Amino acid sequence: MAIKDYIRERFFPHMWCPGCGHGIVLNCLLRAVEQLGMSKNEIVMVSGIGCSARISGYVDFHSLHTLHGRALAFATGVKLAKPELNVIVPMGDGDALAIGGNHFIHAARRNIAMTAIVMNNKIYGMTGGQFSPLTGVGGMATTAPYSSIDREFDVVEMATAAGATFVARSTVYHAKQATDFLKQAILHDGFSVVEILSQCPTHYGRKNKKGSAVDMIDSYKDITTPIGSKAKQENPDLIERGIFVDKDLPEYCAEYDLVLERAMGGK
Ligand SMILES: Cc1ncc(C[n+]2csc(CCOP(=O)(O)OP(=O)(O)O)c2C)c(N)n1
Ligand code: SF4
Repeated sequence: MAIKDYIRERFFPHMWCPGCGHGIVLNCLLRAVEQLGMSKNEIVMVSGIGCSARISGYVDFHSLHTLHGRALAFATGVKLAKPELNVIVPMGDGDALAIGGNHFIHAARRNIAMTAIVMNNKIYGMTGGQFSPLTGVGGMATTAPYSSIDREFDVVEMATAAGATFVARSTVYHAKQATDFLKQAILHDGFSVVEILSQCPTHYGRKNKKGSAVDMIDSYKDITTPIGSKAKQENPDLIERGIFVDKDLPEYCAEYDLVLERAMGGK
């Protein structure tokens, strides 16, 4: 299948601002699915609310556009009912880790097979630039006009500590790498998390004087480095890119089937 066969052309042009990173995430995801040779019918995309969450309207998979922060809860129900389907859950940083933070850690703990994509633009884009748990100390937002005093989560550390069995990070500048991580995450039989740094020039960029969208994309080259690089030792502020966790542990739906078997007396 060609990439265009995976999209719903009738919903274009998309709603994202010019220069928003979320379109590059969509591009990476479509390429990942196309390279894996997946059929549209074997994929379910479940999203919450946010600019990032709007991605589910543009893909011609089975799709559910649900409630802000609750995508993983809906996705868990879908996966338990239809474990043979591939479930992909794209979320903004607010969707995933503010209102949805509790669902995130428990989905990771259960190791239910689905791919959580955290499109991290460090802000609530859709609602006008309020600070999120990823904005970090010193970040400017409409709700932090004198700068935020909240420390930020590290998505990778949080996912790892909560038990996710595949955890990776890339950026929209590193689109080929992001595509590769998405492919591996989709194939992984467990809860996989791919954090993709994605710029919001309209709110985060303007408020934090980050320049144009192109400047913001370019900056991902300078503020990130491969895991364990020499540059990281010299500059601990650099954000690492790569695969942090990749391990096999019992998957939740398979374990649930065993419970059903026990409940039915081993039949
Ligand atoms: C229960 C509930 N609370 C709040 C909102 C308002 N709301 C919609 S999107 C959003 C945050 C969006 O930020 P993020 O998830 O980071 O995604 P982005 O728009 O930046 O891609 C909020 C607070 C809502 N729709 N539902
Ligand atoms: S407000 Fe920000 S996150 Fe939302 S579409 Fe515009 S640039 Fe993208």
